[in-house]
Amino acid sequence: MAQNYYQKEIETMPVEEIKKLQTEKLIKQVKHVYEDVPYYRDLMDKKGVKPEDVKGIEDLHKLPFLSKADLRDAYPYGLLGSPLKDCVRIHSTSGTTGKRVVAFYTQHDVDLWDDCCARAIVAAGGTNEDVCQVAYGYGLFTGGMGLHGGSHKVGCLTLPMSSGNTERQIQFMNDLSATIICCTPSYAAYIAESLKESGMTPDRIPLKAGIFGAEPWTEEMRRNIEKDLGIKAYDIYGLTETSGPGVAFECCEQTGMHINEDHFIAEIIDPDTGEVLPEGEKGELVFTALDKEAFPLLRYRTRDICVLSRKKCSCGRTLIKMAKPMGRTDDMLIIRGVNVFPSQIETVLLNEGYQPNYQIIVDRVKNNDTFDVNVEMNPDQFTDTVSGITSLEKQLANAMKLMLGINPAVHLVPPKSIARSEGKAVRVIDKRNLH
Ligand code: DLL
Repeated sequence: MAQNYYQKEIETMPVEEIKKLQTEKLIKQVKHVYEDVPYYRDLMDKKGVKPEDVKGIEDLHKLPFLSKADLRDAYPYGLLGSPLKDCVRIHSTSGTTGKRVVAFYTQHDVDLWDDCCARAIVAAGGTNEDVCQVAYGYGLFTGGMGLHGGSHKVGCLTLPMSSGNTERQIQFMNDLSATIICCTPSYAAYIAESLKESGMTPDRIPLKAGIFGAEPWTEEMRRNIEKDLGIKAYDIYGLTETSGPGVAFECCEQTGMHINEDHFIAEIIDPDTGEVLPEGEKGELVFTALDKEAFPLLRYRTRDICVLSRKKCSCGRTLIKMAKPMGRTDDMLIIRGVNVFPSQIETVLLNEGYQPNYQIIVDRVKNNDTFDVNVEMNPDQFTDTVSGITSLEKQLANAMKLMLGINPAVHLVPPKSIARSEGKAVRVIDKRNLH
């Protein structure tokens, strides 16, 4: 199969040259961060590292890590690397309180991010003859705007659909002959199901490829989506902190995602000791962004568990590959594409006058995530009428929706009915088997 690259010279660059490029960029970036980001300068000072100690990528391990806790401490402007007047955009992770991360972009940052997404679209076979339906959410979430920017760069006719309104998605897909769709894998599966229900067969669906990410998905799910939509389904990875989607993307080999190493250095560390692990070992994925101006994170701990591999790829790209993330080191759940922390639910319960006795049950039914929260009612509510309880459940569900951005089904259960644990409380029952 003929290989298509968006930036061939970079994507197929000999590994030694990529490393040389990374070294040059790292030295510059460390200097920029030390001079312009006092928060990180303090971390470096505490560790006794000066910019001149970093002479190349072999010295990366000397730099301190950054974690989500740092991002929260520094919220909103503490990690800004450019004057605000040079920033043109912000995006943010889901969740409305507590765990929010706000990322800033200069025009240059947006350009490079769009390039990363364009590489993913071209690797999926995209050209300027394609019609690209972007059905990731637009707005603060990075999915919509990221793939939208990439699609423009490739010259595809871009359909900025955002997520939701499945009927309209299907109508536009057919009427305008969309050939590429970008959305979460669970939304792709939902669209596939709706198409099936409407009597469409894969041969009548105009799509040829899909670019799916933002949440874990299995090989089995990939095969089903491919079969039902008659497409090839490509994985794409990224996080708000590193710009968004496009940190890594899949090629036709479908055996892991190539990391855009000219913009990001990936490391795998032991999450307990912080020690850097050799290639091929499983651990926490850490990224250093080499070009980002406005939000220039060095050694950012993603909390994603992963493995890297430099095995030769048949697509001709020399960029290192990351496996599908195999889990997380924290308790973050991704439900319908939205990041959910159990602690957010706990905060709502306490705010609303409940005890933090609850259990979250997540499942996937017909490719759609279900999200139930069982909460023990207070003893005085136990005697309430059924309609009274239903309205309390609704009230609690609304408060959770405000906090999380998605709607759980809340069930009030009798006091003391949720098993007390003698060790760590089992707050989450995830039946989806995603890893
Ligand atoms: O999910 C960015 C994105 C948008 C990626 C569209 C791909 C497509 P956040 O909301 O900050 O950003 O969530 C980042 O999502 O740390 C992973 O745990 C998870 N994640 C992202 N992509 C994948 C993937 C966007 N392909 C968090 N497979 C990350 C598994 C993924 N997990």
